[in-house]
Amino acid sequence: MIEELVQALHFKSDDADFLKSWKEHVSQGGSLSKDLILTDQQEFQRRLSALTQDQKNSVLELTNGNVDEFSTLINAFDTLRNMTPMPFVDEKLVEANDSMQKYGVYKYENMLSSDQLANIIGFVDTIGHHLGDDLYHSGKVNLHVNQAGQVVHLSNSKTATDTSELRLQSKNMGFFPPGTDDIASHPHFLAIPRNWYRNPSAQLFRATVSWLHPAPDSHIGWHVDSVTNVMKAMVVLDDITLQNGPMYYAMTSHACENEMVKDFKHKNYLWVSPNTRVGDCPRIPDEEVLEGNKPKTLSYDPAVIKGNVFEKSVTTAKRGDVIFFDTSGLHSGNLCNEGLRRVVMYSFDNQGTFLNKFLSVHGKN
Ligand SMILES: O=C(O)CCC(=O)C(=O)O
Ligand SMILES: [Fe+2]
Repeated sequence: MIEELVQALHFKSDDADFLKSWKEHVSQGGSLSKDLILTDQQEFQRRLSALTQDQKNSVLELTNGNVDEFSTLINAFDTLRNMTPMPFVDEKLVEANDSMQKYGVYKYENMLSSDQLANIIGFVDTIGHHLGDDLYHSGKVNLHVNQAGQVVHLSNSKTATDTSELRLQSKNMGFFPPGTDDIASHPHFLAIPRNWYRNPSAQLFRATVSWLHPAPDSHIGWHVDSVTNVMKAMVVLDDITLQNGPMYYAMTSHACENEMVKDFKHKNYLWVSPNTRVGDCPRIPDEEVLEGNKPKTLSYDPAVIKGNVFEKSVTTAKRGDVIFFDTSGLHSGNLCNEGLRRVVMYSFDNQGTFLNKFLSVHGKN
């Protein structure tokens, strides 16, 4: 039922009754080739609004109740998305997309020039300068700017215990950090997520400036952000070594293939809607990772998570590198043992793909 519905939703046809036209197509021996896949985002949204409450309930019943039905849903969307032609193509973009599809992560070396980073680094330097010692305590930066662009308030909210990360979020500021336009003007910066989403108009969603400093605890262990396709780009402002808290990404864990990954994502999926939520958002428990969630010594060795071995992508990088990743894959924030790690984490459209739109209508995104 799920696969049929997902395919019908994707079948390009002029008939308003997409289910009927898909059934006709199948009864004539037809399948979905790449030139028959719908790419019109608005038409997809229209089809979603045509779904009946019964259809929506039965999807939820199946996918909430059973990890295999849940994976079928995710995989049906992923397969068709990957089959859809990319909107923007050149050699680098194909390389990026191949890596995303295979591993869930792409490290784009030397992406941004000093010129393209000058404004954002100026901004981040200025905040750091004004915060002084308060830069070295975790919390949220409160920044209020008046109409004339003058700073009227700047402080660190400071969390009770120091968990190493200070964040400045666009969702709190109400604007993206200055210098974002320079970054987004790189011809590949938006093209990579737009290709990954197969949506030429997907937008920047949020930005978080993140300062990581040495502290006894790290801000986050192994987790997924979402079961939908939300891409993030980590823009590296200072070189990242094994000493100042590189992120780990468990390569291939974005795909809903491995049984442990399926199960973990299903738990997250259940957690998303209030009526199936149990406890806190599921995280990989410390004792289920070979090195623990917060290893003191960092390495490039594979990660062993719940007995499953994953090659890691480690975000050791140079200023100007950008690491693109699908946040439905397992990744972890690590201890910063010395120095400071400054990055800007951009996230892209959480309604950007057909899967995300579909789950949104079902109260799951
Ligand atoms: O800061 C890090 O290294 C991890 C960040 C992370 O988990 C995220 O942005 O989703
Ligand atoms: Fe994350």
